[in-house]
Amino acid sequence: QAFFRQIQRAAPPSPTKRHTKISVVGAGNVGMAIAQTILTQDVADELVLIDAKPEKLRGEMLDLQHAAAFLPRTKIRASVDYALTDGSDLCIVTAGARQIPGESRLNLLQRNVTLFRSIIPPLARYSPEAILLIVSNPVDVLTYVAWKLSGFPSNRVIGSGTNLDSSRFRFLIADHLDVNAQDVQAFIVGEHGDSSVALWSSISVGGVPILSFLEKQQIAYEKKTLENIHKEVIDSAYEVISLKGYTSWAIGYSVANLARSILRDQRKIHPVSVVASGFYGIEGGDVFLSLPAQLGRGGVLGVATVHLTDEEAHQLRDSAKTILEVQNQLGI
Ligand code: 6V0
Repeated sequence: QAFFRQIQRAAPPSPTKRHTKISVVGAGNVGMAIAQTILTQDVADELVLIDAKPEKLRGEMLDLQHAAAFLPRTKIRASVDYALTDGSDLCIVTAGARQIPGESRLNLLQRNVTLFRSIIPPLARYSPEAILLIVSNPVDVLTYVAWKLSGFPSNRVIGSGTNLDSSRFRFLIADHLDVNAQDVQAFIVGEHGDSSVALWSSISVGGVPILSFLEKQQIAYEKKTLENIHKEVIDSAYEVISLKGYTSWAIGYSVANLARSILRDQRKIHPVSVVASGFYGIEGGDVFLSLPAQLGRGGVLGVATVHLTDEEAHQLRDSAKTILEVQNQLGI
């Protein structure tokens, strides 16, 4: 006898009810931090983990499943077979060779392009309507590689980009001013990592533009302090990697936050890697760089046209040029 019995005159479940499915490829430190944060956010009905190592994968799956009593209900499955990702709404790719201490993100590229050739085509085949969210480094170039290998329209291929750099920036500004980081509006755009660009004019705290505030207070050398904060942002990934071997918690929260904006159609603005060609004089080919983009159920809904100083626009074009030179050597 069944544990539950149908009540009288009940109708079958509506076939139009949306079932939200997220697949995470790469069950390493970053993939698992993303997976566990997504579970706490209640954004998915089903979470699929894919990795090349079956034992580790099964261990991670069981460990997460055992937390079911404390979490919103999400079906968690795992496999080395991409067939399990069938019909995903969002595919998050974190698989990759790990950045070793001191290694530049660009050095990782060639190793990861080879991996992507075995990851992106099956993802695209099993989930032709999905949004691809790329996290593996170097994220801007690999987002371009994923776009090319998937054949998806550009609004459905997004790199996590400088979303993480911007949250580090907001934390450091908040720490410096002793305020809540959620009250700090600040964007880092451009390349994720070494050549990122801080948008000084956009920084505000509780709606108060910070540079003009500091000028009025005649705090002359604060601009220098802010520049040091940006330098600290750039160094921070290297510092965490040299201390604990990898980064995980902040990227986990950052990507889960993007997943929520996309799947819950939040239409929030995030600095993420999108096709930047045509913006701020960027030309010469297709290139992905982070710009403040509005995200929703359709992926990238638009890019906010923020004011950049000549120097900032110049820095962006320089990053685009460097990335294009690298991309041209990939033969994709
Ligand atoms: P990790 O812990 O080594 O995990 C990588 C995982 O990928 C491992 O579990 C591997 O088994 C798996 N893997 C390797 N090849 C395949 C394959 N062909 N198919 C499926 N799975 C595979 O690395 P970690 O999780 O620390 O980092 C993953 C990636 O994220 C790296 O490229 C990092 O550089 C990148 N990060 C990107 C960040 C960003 O802001 N964009 C931030 C942090 C890390």
